[in-house]
Amino acid sequence: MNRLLLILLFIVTVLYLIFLWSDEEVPVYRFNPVEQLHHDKNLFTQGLEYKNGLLYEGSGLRGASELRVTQIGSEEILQRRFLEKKYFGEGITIFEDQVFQLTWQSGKGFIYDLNTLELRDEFSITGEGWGLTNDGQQLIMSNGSDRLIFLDPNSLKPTGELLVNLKGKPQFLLNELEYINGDVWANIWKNDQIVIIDPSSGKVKSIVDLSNFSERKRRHDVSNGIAFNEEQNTVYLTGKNWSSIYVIRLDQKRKINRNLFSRAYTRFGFLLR
Ligand SMILES: [Ca+2]
Repeated sequence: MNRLLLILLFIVTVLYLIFLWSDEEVPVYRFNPVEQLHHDKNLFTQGLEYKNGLLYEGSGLRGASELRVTQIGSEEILQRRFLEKKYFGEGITIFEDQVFQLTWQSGKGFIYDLNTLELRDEFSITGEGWGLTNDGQQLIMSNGSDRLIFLDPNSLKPTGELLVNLKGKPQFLLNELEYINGDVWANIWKNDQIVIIDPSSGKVKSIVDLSNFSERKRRHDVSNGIAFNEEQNTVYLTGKNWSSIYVIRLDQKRKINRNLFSRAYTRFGFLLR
């Protein structure tokens, strides 16, 4: 009898730990997309930006890297510019009347005219290039580590860096970036979640869990497209080889409590899709 009770207690404890216990370090939010727009699933998305009704998208892979402009919700490509085959395109950002684009391992970035996509200049980067955004003053770059690197938009020289941490633990694998209302959003490679970073302290303030609509079917097909539409208070989210762009409204976030099962699903849910 005692043995039966012990077994029962064990099962109840395990079920509690898996499905009810939550040990989140910071608040976690989910959004239900309010709109689903077309996305070219051939694009190995590495960066997404919004400006004046247009979406600017940078894609990766050697031989398939480009910078592309489309109208929101339309399949028509308004402008595109291919990178030389030796370059693997990475993050992009729009600063004033220019588009900046990183490359992954070539130590190089490109600057294009916002309106014509004509190449205006090139610049050097140290180490790998991953995500790129700007806060209106400086460019902000990620390289897959726990660091955000700030660059002067004119000289393209580093002006400082920030260590990002989640309750004191380094937050590695920072990827595509977007500056939204004073915070830096960064998706995490190989995970269906975005961390929201306070750029003054490097602290992760909260997490956005994307597993309720993510199209990630392979480990690396993460949500590498994050673009903020300030006029509408919406964010466009897509990923590498996703077939849709999901529109979320920032005022429609809902706080969730994740158990061990749902936390595991944000990392490994792609195996079930
Ligand atoms: Ca972005």
